[in-house]
Amino acid sequence: MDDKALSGVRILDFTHVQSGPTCTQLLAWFGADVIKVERPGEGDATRGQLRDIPGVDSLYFTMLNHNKRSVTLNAKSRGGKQLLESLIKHCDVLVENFAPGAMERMGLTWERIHELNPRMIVGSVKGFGPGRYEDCKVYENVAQCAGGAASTTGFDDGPPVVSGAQIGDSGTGLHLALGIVTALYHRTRSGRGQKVLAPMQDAVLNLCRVKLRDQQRLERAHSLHEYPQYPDGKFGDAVPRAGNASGGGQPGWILRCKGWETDPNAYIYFITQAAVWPAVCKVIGEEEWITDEAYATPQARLLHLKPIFARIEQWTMSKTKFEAMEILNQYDIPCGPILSMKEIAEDPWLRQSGTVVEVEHPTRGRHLTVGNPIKLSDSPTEVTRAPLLGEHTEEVLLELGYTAGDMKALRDEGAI
Ligand code: CAO
Repeated sequence: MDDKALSGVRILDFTHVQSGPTCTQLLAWFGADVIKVERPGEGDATRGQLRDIPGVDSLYFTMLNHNKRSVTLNAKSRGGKQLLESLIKHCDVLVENFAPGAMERMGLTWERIHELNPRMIVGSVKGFGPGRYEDCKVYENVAQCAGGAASTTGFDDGPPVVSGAQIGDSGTGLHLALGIVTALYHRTRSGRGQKVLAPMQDAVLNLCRVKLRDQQRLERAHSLHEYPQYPDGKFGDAVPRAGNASGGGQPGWILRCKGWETDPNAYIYFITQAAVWPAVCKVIGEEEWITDEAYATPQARLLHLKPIFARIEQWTMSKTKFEAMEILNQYDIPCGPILSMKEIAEDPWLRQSGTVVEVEHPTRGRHLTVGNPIKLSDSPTEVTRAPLLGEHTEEVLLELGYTAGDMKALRDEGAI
C-alpha cells in the first residue's frame, strides 16, 4: 500500500519557472499525484533555459520538477479549456504562479473554479500582495530587494547584495506548500476549498523578520551593539548592512583559514558564544581574556569584537577549515566551514541522508539533485526524475475517461 503522507491528494500543477514548481515538487515528495500542465511544444520555459546539453531538458527544469507527471494542453483552445475543467473537477488543489491576471484571462477566476469544484484549493504565488505593485511581474532578485533582504545584505561600504539562496522563489514555494497543506487540513472539517496566496515580497520579509526587529531596536537606541558599525561607525535611520555579523545575540564572523590565499572558500564561520568564551580563549592561547574586564563579559566584548576576531583569525589561519572544525567541536564552540558547491556535491553524508541524490534521466543520463530536505519518519521520499514534455498526457486523459477518439480530436485541434 502507498502510505505516503499526501497519497490520494491530486494536484493540478499549473506552475512554471522556480517558485511554484518548488512548492509542487515538495507536495509530490510527500506523496501527492502532481500533474504538471504545460503548453504543447514548448512547455515550462525553464526546460530550454541554461541548457548544458543541446536539445535536452535543462537542469533548471529537471531539478525543480521531480516526481511529477507532465500533460501538455493549450489552455486557450476550446478542447484544452474543457480538459482543464475536467482536471479541475478531478483534482484537490490547483497551484499556479502566472503573472497577475493570466488565470482570469484564461477564464479561470476563483468563482469559476469554485463553481466547478467547491472542494478545490487554489494556491498562488504572486510577486506582491494587494497594493501598489500587485500587477507587477516579479523574479527572484526583485523579491529579495522588495522584501528587505538586499538592503540588509552586504557590507556597509558597498551596494545592496542579493543572496545565492533563492529565498524569493524557493522560499515562497515553501511558504505556499505550508499554506496548501493547512488548507487541505481545514477542508477535512469545512468540506470547502479556499484560496492560498503567497506573495514573494511577504515571504522574503518573513525570512527577514529579525531585521524588522532590529529596525525597531535602532529607532529606540540609535545603535545596534552587535553590528560591525558599533562602536566606531555611524548608524542612520534604517537597519544597515551587517556584513558577516551573526544575526542573533551571539557575535560571529567569517575568518580566514589555512590556504585562503588560493582557495576562495578556505574560511570558517566562528561564533563567540558566551557559554564557551573560556574555551575560545584557551584554544587561541589568550587565557588572560577569561578574567580581563575588557573581555570577560559579553557586554564588554561588544566594544572589542574587531580585535577579538582578528586574534581568533590568527589561530584559524594556522589550520585548514576542517582541522579548525575538529578542534573547535571538541569544546562545543559553534562554528561551520564555508563549503563550496563542489564540496557539497561530493559530501558523503548529504548523499547518505538523501538530501543530495543521483537521478537517472532518459535523455541526459545521471545527474545530481537536491532531494527532499524535510524528513518524515513514516513517509520517506523517493526522488524520481522529472517528466519529459507531455510524457503523461495520454495516461492522465485515460484516467479522466477520455477515449482514443477523443484524444485524436484534441490532437487534431492542437489542444494537446
Ligand atoms: N496554454 C495556453 N497558454 C498558456 C499556458 C497553456 N498551457 N500556460 C501559460 N500560458 C500563457 C498564460 O495564459 C499567459 O498568457 P497571457 O499573457 O495572454 O495571459 C502567458 O502564457 C504567459 O504567462 P506569464 O505572464 O505568467 O509568463 P511570463 O514568462 O511573461 O512571466 C513571470 C513570468 C514569472 C515573471 C510571471 O509569471 C510572474 O510574475 N509570476 C508570478 C510571480 C512568480 O512566480 N515569480 C517567480 C518566477 S521564478 O523566478
